[in-house]
Amino acid sequence: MSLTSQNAAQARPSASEEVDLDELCINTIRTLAMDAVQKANSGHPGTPMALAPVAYALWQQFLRYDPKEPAWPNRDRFVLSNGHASMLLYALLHLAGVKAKDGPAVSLDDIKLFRQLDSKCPGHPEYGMTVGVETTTGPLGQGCGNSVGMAIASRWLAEHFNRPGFAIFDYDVYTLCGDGDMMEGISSEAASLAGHLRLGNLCWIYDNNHITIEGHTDLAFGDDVGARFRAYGWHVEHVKDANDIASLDKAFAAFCSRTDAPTMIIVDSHIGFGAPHKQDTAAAHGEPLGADEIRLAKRNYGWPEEAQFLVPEGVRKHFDKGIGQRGAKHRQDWTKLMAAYRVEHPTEARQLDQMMAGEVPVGWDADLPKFAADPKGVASRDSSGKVMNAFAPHYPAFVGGSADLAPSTKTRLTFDGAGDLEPGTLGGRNMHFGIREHAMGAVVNGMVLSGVRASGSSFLIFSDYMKPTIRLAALMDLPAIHVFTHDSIGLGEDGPTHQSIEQLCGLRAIPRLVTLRPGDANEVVEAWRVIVGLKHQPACLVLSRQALPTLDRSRYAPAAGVARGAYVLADAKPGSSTR
Ligand SMILES: Cc1ncc(C[n+]2csc(CCOP(=O)(O)OP(=O)(O)O)c2C)c(N)n1
Ligand SMILES: [Mg+2]
Repeated sequence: MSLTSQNAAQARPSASEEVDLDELCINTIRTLAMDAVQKANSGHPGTPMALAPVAYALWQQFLRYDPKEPAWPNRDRFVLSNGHASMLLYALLHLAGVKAKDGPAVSLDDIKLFRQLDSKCPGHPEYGMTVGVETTTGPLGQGCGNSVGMAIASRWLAEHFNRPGFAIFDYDVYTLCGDGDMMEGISSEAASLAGHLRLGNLCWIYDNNHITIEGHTDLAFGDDVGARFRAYGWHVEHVKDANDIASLDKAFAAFCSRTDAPTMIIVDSHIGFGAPHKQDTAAAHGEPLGADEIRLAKRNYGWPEEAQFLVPEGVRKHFDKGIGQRGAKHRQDWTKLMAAYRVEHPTEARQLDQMMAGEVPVGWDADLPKFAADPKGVASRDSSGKVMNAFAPHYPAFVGGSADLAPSTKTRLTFDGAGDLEPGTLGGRNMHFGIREHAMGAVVNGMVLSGVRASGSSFLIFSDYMKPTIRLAALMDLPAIHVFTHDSIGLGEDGPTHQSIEQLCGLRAIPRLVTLRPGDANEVVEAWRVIVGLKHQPACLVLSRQALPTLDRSRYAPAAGVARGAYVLADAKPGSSTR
């Protein structure tokens, strides 16, 4: 389909027209994406081309983000759930001048190395690889789930650290997502939870372009997304043209004015906007446009047709005048506020520093139990519950949680003041994920990305529902925690549907994931000691429903051997070999 005449008119500035800096910036994003995909000879040009004005309006006018301090704790978060549109994010990071320790987060040379081995611009955004990437995205729906965790964390941190006159935490979370994200079940689970928790600090922007890889969405998707989200308790805005900056501004302003519900902004867009033969087609989704089509698209934008990786004079400066200066002011005001907070609330400030550094308070393990030898013993889920309730009071950043199975997984924190994380009391220490395991994994990841040491729990068999989120935690080096109980035939009479067989092997096969299955109550203590101490790895603690004998440690090796992964409990007597 060719460019509509109306769009074409918008895209071509007349000679007499004053240079429109907004449009120049937007077209710079578009052309960088087109050129990078073409040079790499693979990638996804169409969505960055379509969403450039949306991302530009958000970053330039609304996002409270200081490119010079991209890790500032109260920054608004921007999540690209449709991670295939990664060039959109890399172009923004470059043009906004986001800084890493040793130079720009993304230089023009980095963009030229898009999709190459060890590039700062990998095919899909990778947390830890590129400064400014808030979470790893690519498996569709995950970013949506993470963003709910980030928004919960914003409210949780506010409840714990804000004091009268000190709004230390009030950040918002923006997520760009597409048809794929809307079709994946995880985003429905996450949206339902966000609506229930009335997360007024969460905004999803849905790229309603009617195109996925196989063609028009009519092939497989007929949802009324707006109606769906209204039913989840969200506020819904509709922008009918992705190029209409004024309408986008209005929609973002409507989000900013609401505190009682998350906002979904549906944006109608044209994938491959401006490419005469590829706009509105699946061909614009995931392959280079080709040199001829790029030339024609550039012509439509009023762009020098032969120029590549062009950042025209004034573009970086314009970003600096917008997000740069606005973001710096927000961050400087916050830094001043934080300095006064340190004087008025030194204990809380110290605790906050510790949390943000991912450190565990000294003395967290002061009350860990010791279990006496007992042939009858105790189920490891029960000893684990005791251990959690022994350390959690000394570890304020730790949040327990379950997908509606806390009475079975024994993960409920019962000490005074632990409280529930519920609508209206988002600072509670017991998170109720509901029966939404997939979202639970993604929400835990989002919370951990925000400094909260969140954990989830379910039966081991249902770890299958969460596998993508666990492996993403491992890819991101996140110390997320999951407690999985009912690990064996001792689970009872539920039958084969609840019987885990290959789940343990599956978890153990995930690189960097720590999977511990303690054999008695004192090993449970030691397993928790290992897990709490992890800073860059996720962990699964696998536990029994049935009692396990508590071993006599005066006869056997100390349970502290768990920290080595395996240890000799008791050596065979010399000469006792059966061989
Ligand atoms: C869980 C998952 N399944 C499949 C894919 C492969 N995939 C990548 S993009 C895409 C189509 C996405 O369509 P849409 O979200 O509408 O993106 P658009 O083409 O509009 O940018 C698919 C199926 C994936 N990345 N993640
Ligand atoms: Mg689409």
